[in-house]
Amino acid sequence: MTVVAQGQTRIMGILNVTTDSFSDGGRYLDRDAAVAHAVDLVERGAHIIDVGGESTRPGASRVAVSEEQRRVLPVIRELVARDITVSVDTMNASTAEAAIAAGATIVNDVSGGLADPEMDELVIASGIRFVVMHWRGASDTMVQNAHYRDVVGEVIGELELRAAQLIVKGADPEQLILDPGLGFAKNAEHNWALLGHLPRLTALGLPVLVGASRKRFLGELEPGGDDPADRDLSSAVVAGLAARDGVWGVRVHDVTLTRTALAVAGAWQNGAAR
Ligand code: PMM
Repeated sequence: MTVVAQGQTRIMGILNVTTDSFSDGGRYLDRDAAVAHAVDLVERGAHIIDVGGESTRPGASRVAVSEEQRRVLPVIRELVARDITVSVDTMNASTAEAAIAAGATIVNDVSGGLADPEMDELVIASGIRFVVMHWRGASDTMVQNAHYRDVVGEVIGELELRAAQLIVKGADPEQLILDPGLGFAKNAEHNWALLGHLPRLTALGLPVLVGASRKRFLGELEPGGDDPADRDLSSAVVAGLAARDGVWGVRVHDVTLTRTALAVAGAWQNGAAR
């Protein structure tokens, strides 16, 4: 179990056990390759490994729940046996439940509990930490849902409503982590507006997770940014800036660069406090 200092931004390393994730699909389908990659991410400084078996990129089709579980559960068991903190990236309550039984301690649901009517109850009954991401429909429809009059106000309002619904149903606020859902029914302009106004989201008083890593809107900043792996530097800069805004965690592919970016942000913060 990785110990995280009070106020330190956590690094959530991404492990996609999928065929079709946009930047690493197909690379970690083999269990040993997946576990080796996760161990490497932890050695580089990841505090949490986020294990997902279903790609959520725009246009992706859904994976059968049985296949999702076949992909993620053996990997989760292996990581937990190595004392690694695991979150499970799933929209399915049955996968979340099986992952919790296997030792996962965070459920990361890109639908924030909206895709599966059983999810809220499972999360509340288990008392597990729950990442509530902003979501406006499944991957095959999300592009047409990217319409906002005031993206920052609407995303924060919708996240606040989802958190309130969970709390009314019995969730402990301490369980909840909010995520603006960059790239999910959002274009580049929407993503930058949300990042530029992160303090409005952290001001709600709940922990915030940001997942910008390798996303297309970063590639638009630089010529030749078409290859997702070429977006690691911009991803790390975003992580450092988000850390300065006090986020709880960043979900990333390149842990080494992110760690440096967070160290710079921390040193900067310390300098300001002197
Ligand atoms: N993005 C992806 C998948 N899961 N979970 C959270 N909480 N936040 C995100 O922004 C997020 C996520 C898509 O990216 P990937 O294909 O690189 O995993």
